[in-house]
Amino acid sequence: MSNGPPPMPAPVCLIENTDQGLQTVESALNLLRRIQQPVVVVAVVGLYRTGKSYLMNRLAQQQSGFALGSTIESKTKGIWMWCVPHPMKKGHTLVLLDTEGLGDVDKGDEKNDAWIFCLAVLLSSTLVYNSRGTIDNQAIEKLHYVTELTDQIQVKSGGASEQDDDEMPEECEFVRFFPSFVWAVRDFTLERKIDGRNVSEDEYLDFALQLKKGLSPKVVTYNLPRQCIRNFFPTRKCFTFPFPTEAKNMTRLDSMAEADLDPDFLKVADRFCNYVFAECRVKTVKGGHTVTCSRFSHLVKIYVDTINSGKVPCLENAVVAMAEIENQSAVNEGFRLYEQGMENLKKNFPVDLGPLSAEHQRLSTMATQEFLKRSFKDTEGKYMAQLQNVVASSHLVNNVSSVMLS
Ligand SMILES: Nc1nc2c(ncn2[C@@H]2O[C@H](COP(=O)(O)OP(=O)(O)OP(=O)(O)O)[C@@H](O)[C@H]2O)c(=O)[nH]1
Ligand SMILES: [Mg+2]
Repeated sequence: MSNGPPPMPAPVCLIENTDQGLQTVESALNLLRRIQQPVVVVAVVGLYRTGKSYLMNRLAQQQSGFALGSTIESKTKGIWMWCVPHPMKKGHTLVLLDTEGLGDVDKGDEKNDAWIFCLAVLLSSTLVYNSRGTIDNQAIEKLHYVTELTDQIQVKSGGASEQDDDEMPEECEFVRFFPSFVWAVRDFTLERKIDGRNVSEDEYLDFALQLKKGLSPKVVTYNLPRQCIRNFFPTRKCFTFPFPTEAKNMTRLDSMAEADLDPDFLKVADRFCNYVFAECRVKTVKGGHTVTCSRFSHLVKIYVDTINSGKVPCLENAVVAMAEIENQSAVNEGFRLYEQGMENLKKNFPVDLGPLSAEHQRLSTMATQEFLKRSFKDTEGKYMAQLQNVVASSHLVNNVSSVMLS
């Protein structure tokens, strides 16, 4: 089994948005199941037609890949995925998730939009929110999906109501498993000045997220999305991109040479990519477990199936379910190695019990090592015991058949 990512020349659809709701795409999950590398998952979300897919292609360091739309109609549907070797972290896979644009009035499905946003939060280790123009009140209001996250995601299987008093409030718990947040402001043409002073992109974002004093309904409404962004995403970063090129060239961006793009745009785009490559963390889940491509495939399926069944995705349950699937695969993989080794020995049957026993020892150690590489959260040793049992039964059968043949 190859541990490196298979060549993935183009993005694939990971989650389809169908009339029956969101559906995982089995062939895309199969691609992931084969890879055991840890993943850094970057998802982009934002209003439709704002250059999200183009930005993701830049992260893939490819001129084209995720399809861009050159008309006013929204282009990307559902969630698309592109796995590329991580450009800076050796042995890691960079998983890029491009999502369907939010807020398309023709589509008119707010509920679906909210789930797409929620899945991007649940699946990514870095969430890029993409918008055009400035970070004004309107831009922040369009990010109202953050205010719904507490209803859409549960941290513990018992839910908030069953929480002990001395435990952390649900909101603080959320934060520990949420992605870091990057706001990409596109077509930004203003000077970044506050009270006459030049400010950095991050200061600009912080300024836009400042809360107003007071408790009037107007102030509360103003503060709510800001409060949610600040609480859920304590690690925040902002990049303000100028126009990439002249308006007349905008629809053929993906075929333009780098040299023909605005150098100021390229500078920001490079800074953005370098930040993502150097700073964005490996995806982990509750309990601090690292997510590999294969574990990620389980997460995708668990979350989408939960949403389809009308339930609220729960971080804790997802980790338990993910561990069960992954541990079963670890048992199968360990046993497969054992059996493979034994098949070679069986070619020489009958053999003496001494060499048979020695080979059994060697192969079962190898099977255990393989199991341990992949398994996690097998606290009661249930899956380890399962592996030992299947190996022991196989050994017994081999003993008997060797004796009978002799
Ligand atoms: N003005 C402007 N246009 C851009 C920028 N980046 C890409 N575009 C162009 O905008 C159009 C839409 O780009 P996409 O990357 O497909 O936008 P999207 O947000 O993925 O669109 P949906 O998938 O429909 O939500 C294409 O014609 C791009 O060439 C940008 O920074 N500024
Ligand atoms: Mg798109």
